[in-house]
Amino acid sequence: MLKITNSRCFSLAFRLACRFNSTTTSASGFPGENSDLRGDGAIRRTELYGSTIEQTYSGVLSFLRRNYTRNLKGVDVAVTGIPLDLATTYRPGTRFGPKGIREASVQLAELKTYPGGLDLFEDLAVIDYGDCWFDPGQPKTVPIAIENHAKKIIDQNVFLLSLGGDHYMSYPLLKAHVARYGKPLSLIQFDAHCDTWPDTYPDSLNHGTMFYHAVKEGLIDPKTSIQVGIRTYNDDFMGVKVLDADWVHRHTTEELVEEIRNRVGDTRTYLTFDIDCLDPAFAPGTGTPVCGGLSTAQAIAVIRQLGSINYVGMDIVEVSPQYDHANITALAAATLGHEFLILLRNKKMVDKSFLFGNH
Ligand SMILES: [Mn+2]
Repeated sequence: MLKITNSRCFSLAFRLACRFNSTTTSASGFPGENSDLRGDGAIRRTELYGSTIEQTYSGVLSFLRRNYTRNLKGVDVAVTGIPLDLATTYRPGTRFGPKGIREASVQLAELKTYPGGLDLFEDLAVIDYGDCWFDPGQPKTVPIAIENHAKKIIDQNVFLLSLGGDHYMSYPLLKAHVARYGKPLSLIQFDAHCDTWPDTYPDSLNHGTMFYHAVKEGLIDPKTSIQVGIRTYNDDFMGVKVLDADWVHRHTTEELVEEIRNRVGDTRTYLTFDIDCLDPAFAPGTGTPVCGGLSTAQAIAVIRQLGSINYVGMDIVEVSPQYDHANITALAAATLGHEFLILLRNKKMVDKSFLFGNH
């Protein structure tokens, strides 16, 4: 591992140099030329920790170039895709979300974290577990397929970060987390939509009603849950605290962070980030965009200050790459996922409050 680390540091200096001197980009100038650890680290790396020299524009994709594996031994965090768009009410396409986020994520794996300068993957064992398999032709089988997929990971005491996929997926994911951590959980939801609209049918595949069912079934406690960025109407938010987009725009990041912290306290919390919380200017690649939302910079600033929350799971949903421009929505989602991982790394290495990992 030491050898990889050294060569990677050298490689970074080399790549930075290349940006200013194109004559040094020949293969003969590349450090570790005879190593078989250059490229496709997602499927070739044998260590859980550390990184591999990659061409950022090429190779096997995995989230942040982490090992693409279903082996959970020694793993802190598993990232999985839920390629679902059966529950969308407007434009479909989120089945391509996990693939789009993976593709956008790889450039974030190239450098140390900003602004902290951390070597994230020297400290946190993250894998890409691949996607949840289900048969889209048999919609009734999909929720239990997602729930069981998540349980396989969570039951090994591995933290799960799920990439969507339409927002309905949070419902079976909440069920899986409740099965392990007990109910109710608190919910921090970044979204343009509350998704607590009333629904007569408990089995509906609907990405606008799953938190109605989650509250009704006691999966989440509305008294310790909060929604941020909402800008669509509902007669009844079911007791969940709502800080709408207008509130966010009129207050500081620090005030928003304080409201969220006060609401959830130290309760076990599931964080769900619907990318349509961002304004369509920053996240056009989504199925049901609503004007007037947060900027990517606002969202990053908030997430960075939410490290003290007692997280049990997270998801990032509703990325629909075919409506995207220049991958900006997928890059926003990948960046938020990366920021979440930095929070978890700090919990493990600094706060010593990361209780996951089957070491
Ligand atoms: Mn939404």
